[in-house]
Amino acid sequence: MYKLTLTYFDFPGGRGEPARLAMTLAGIEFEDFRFPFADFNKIKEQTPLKQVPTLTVDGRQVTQNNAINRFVGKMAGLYPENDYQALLCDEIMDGIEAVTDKIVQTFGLSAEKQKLAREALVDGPLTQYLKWTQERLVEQGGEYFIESRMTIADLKVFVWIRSLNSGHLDHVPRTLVADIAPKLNEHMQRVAQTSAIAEYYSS
Ligand SMILES: N[C@@H](CCC(=O)N[C@@H](CS)C(=O)NCC(=O)O)C(=O)O
Repeated sequence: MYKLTLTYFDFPGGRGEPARLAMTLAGIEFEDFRFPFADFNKIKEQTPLKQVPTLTVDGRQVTQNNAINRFVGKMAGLYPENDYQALLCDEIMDGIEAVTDKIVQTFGLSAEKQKLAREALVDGPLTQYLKWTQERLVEQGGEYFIESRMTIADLKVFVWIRSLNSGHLDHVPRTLVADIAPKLNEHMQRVAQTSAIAEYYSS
């Protein structure tokens, strides 16, 4: 077994959370190294690309959250063995990464520019990606994204939808998911009610 350390912010979301959830669900032993936002400048200096999350595997610090998700997903039995199903799993995870990048580009803008950029995101890419993600779910039967079972793609979507619903992004209405892609809220509830996940968030 590998010696694993996941380094990420101390909050229940973002790019590091799906890997934490996958390892927790599967009972994989890892060091969950969480740090406060105030320490980010110091921590990122100790990473290869000045970014988090990173997964340190037997002493080697690895970057890129979807690569990490695939790796832990395979160990956790949460990544498809079939190549085509794996492609569909990757498509969902990379789609969410693409729209996350667009949201991140609006951080640090002046108040007025941020309002305009976020409104454009809501009308454009966020609506487009939410609809697309919901279509993918529906075409797979509506419960899970791949193989009618929980995979790392479900965990990535779960974290994204929880984040959009939290209202933490100014000018992105909390009701956006409910208005545009309500089946993704049903999916989010389904994942949240999985006993290991419910237990993880209650502890
Ligand atoms: N392509 C990277 C992106 C990682 C990334 O940008 N992470 C953010 C935090 S969620 C970060 O560390 N940003 C650097 C900064 O804000 O200085 C990945 O897939 O992990």
